[in-house]
Amino acid sequence: MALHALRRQQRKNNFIDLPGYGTFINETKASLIAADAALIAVDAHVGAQVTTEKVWDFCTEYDIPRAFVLTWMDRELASFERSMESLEQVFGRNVVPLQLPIGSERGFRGVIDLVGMKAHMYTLGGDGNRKSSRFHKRWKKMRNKRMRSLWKWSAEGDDELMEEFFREGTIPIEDLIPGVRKAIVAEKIFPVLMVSSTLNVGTASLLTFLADVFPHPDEHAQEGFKEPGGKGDRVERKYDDGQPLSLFVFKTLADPFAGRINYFKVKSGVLKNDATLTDFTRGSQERFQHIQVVQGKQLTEVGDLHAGDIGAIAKIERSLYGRHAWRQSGAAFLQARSDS
Ligand SMILES: Nc1nc2c(ncn2[C@@H]2O[C@H](COP(=O)(O)OP(=O)(O)OP(=O)(O)O)[C@@H](O)[C@H]2O)c(=O)[nH]1
Ligand SMILES: [Mg+2]
Repeated sequence: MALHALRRQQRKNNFIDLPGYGTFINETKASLIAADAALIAVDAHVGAQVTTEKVWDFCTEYDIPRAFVLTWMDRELASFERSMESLEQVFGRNVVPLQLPIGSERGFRGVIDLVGMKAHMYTLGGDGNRKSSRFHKRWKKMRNKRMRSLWKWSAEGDDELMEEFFREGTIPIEDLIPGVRKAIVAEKIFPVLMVSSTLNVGTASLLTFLADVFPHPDEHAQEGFKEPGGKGDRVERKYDDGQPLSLFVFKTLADPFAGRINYFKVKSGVLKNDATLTDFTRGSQERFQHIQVVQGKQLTEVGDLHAGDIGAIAKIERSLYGRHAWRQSGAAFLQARSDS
């Protein structure tokens, strides 16, 4: 597992990079629980693999919205069409592309944004930012072919939009984006995007997708209990700094230098360094000293962490790991003592 936080356009994305290799698939499952949405990387020259299905099943079990990213688009024999066929065959017709490739294999240069109707071109090995140009008329047919299920699901539950869809056969862009968002959050559709990571093609488009279309933090509510051990009234917590603190530990690692490191996710409120928290599984008190953020291999101490953040804490002798308790009770694992 590797962590990375990225600030872009006044948003912060917390990434948890998990292995796709079969041997480590249990680690992937264990840490996936800290994610609110998943990007499943798929080699564009291979298509869906056994581990792709496993990760999909984990997401279903945890009720996590997900998207596919075709990687290695610049590689020989990489194919958008074949990858789509493979994904549709395994995961069904609700796997829908939001992009089409511009160029193929070594000629892969950018993506056509099917929702926003723009072309985005990239410099090979550049900074990952894009140059946008207009949507060619000749792409329209391809777009219409690919968009049918997207239109259908985006209009679902909205009678007016549904009528328009049946009348016009399309949905206007300004209605489409919120509709697509809703359908992704509700796990009705599973979008497909694409990149070449080594050549940095498609990067800005992917990050913009994450910011605009993937679930927003305020769409996640978490139920828990007011007292340790699943006792007391039920409460709801959101990714909101204004709420009482709750967090849960999703992973404990033994590091040869730093000792035991507990990784946790702040589910609501603000965690201040040095806070004393109640362990809701064991009822004990735990002091959170030297809280840290993780960027790859780098751990940096911080004064506070906010709702939605992922942090780490070393120097607590025992493992705080409490995933099972958290899952069973639905309760936040640790909650501030001052929380009433
Ligand atoms: N040409 C090309 N090479 C790529 C691309 N993505 C990955 N690679 C190559 O594949 C190597 C491994 O990529 P990773 O991103 O570490 O692959 P991974 O699937 O995360 O691997 P694990 O984390 O070990 O499961 C990289 O060092 C690159 O050389 C791509 O889009 N284009
Ligand atoms: Mg990796």
